[in-house]
Amino acid sequence: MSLQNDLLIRTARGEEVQRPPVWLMRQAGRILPQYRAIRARLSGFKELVSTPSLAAEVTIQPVDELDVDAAIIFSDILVIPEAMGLDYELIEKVGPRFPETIRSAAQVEELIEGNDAAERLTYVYDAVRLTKKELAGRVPLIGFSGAPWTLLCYMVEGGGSKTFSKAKRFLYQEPVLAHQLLEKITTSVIAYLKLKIQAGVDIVQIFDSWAGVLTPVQYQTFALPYIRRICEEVQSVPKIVFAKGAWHALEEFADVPCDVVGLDWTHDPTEARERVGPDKVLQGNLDPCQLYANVEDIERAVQEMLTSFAGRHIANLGHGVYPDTPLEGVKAFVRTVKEMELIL
Ligand code: 1CP
Repeated sequence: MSLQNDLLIRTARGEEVQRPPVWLMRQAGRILPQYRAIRARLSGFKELVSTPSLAAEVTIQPVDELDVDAAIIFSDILVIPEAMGLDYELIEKVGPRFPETIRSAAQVEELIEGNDAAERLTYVYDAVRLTKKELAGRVPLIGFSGAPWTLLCYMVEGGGSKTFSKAKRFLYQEPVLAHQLLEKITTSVIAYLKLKIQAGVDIVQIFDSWAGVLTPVQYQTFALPYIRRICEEVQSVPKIVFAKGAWHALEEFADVPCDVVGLDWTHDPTEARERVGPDKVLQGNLDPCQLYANVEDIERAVQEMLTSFAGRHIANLGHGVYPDTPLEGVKAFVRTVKEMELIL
């Protein structure tokens, strides 16, 4: 089915458009009362993720409520470690926890990988197909995956962390094993994204949420080569790479075969454009905390951001929207972008 609003896709492909498309990382979720209502009557987050009709419903909620230019399939990056054989649980108010973490070569050896892992995630592809049907071409559907390094973080650390020092220790103490693990994650991510595309997603984003804990050299060694492989092998839809905190790698991203480079809020748009060069579209990068400000200040900040990017830009935040963000602030963000006719 053809898209009625294909602004995101045309922008990602580098076409000239009247205004930047707008969506928010983590737009489906706790900022919406409709989401909290559904979540409250379920046993937990995993029930929501693994029930296609519910996942489709919460995926479409922000399109109805916020009028964004794209939907992002409701799921989590942690479904890949799970499909590889590491179960996780989501503890209320704490976050994800993996009862078993990767410590040894024998454990890495045992992990399921590639198609064998990806094929276990039928509920994701069912959710994608159902969402596409229910969206009926209103806006594009974004598919996503964690980047190999970020997924390794959870598989070794066992949960969230400020420093990911256990995951980093693994790189320093077991570099060969780390590469073996990254290799297996990479083949799984490639197979997974291909199956999501087959099921109907129009564009994909790779989240390297914990890029920023690595040194520049470690990022070149343990993260970038795997992202490059994914981008080389996943074809047919545009690709967005968002590596939070990898400010040092902007020049390298210019050379990765992706269409869009996501920026966190610490980047100056003009400087980022100079460093990435003219070929990539940029996405971002309003500080998520800006949405706590009053509406007039939000409008001004969004206008300034759009002016500094000056086209070839997808409007978004510099990271996921925080759960306690006032809905009014989120709506002011979206509205201001949509009111801006870009002067090219
Ligand atoms: O309902 C709940 O209370 C569970 C909270 C929650 C939600 C709403 C989790 C657990 N995951 C999600 C959905 C989710 N996760 C989406 C779809 C919603 C949307 O974006 O519209 C997406 C894209 C993700 C991706 C994700 N999960 C990332 C990458 C994006 C980022 O923010 O950097 C990461 C790092 C995760 C791990 C994860 N899953 C859940 C939590 C609370 C976390 C973070 C854990 C930590 O602090 O390390």
